[in-house]
Amino acid sequence: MPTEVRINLPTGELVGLPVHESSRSIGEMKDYYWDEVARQKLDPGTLVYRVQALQPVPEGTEGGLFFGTTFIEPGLVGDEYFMTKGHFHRNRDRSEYYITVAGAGALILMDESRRTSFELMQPGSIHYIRAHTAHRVANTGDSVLAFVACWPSDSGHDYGSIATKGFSARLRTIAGVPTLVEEP
Ligand code: PAN
Ligand code: ZN
Repeated sequence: MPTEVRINLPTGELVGLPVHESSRSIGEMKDYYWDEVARQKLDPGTLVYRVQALQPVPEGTEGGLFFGTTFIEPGLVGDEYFMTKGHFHRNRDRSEYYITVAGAGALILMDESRRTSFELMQPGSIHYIRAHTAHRVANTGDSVLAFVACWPSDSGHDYGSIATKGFSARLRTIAGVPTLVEEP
């Protein structure tokens, strides 16, 4: 049961059982970065991020909560930071909290009219992700970015609309500064 799971606060690592684990490699992120040629030059097995999640009730349960930690490796595809795929919640009216544990990054938010903004993430920063808002995190630092999240067990994940249309802007390093660049 989740009560047997502990969090290592300095790192965000969840220790104990049962913890659901998943990961994404560069090879699993075809067409997510603007520079697809640069992505193909990287080793497809390169880890981009992994997620540990506590799911004490079945996915889809109304009224429950999930909790998890995401660890994003430092790195670039061309001039675009390593990042999560990003998603809307399938139930669009579900919101979420992110709290940064370690590292430096940015939370990229896009509303349903495709207006995009970002919030800087640093240890201790609390981010409320409003309903109807797509969310993605980029690691802008040179160490692992870890953040914890809490979301409703019936929010679901809609990756399809991001996979096909993407976000309207991307976080790229320009002269060493994380800069939100609108898509052409
Ligand atoms: C997070 C994300 C996690 C990985 O737990 O699922 O950071 O990002 P992607 O799901 O976009 O690959 C969350 O937002 N849950 O709802
Ligand atoms: Zn989410």
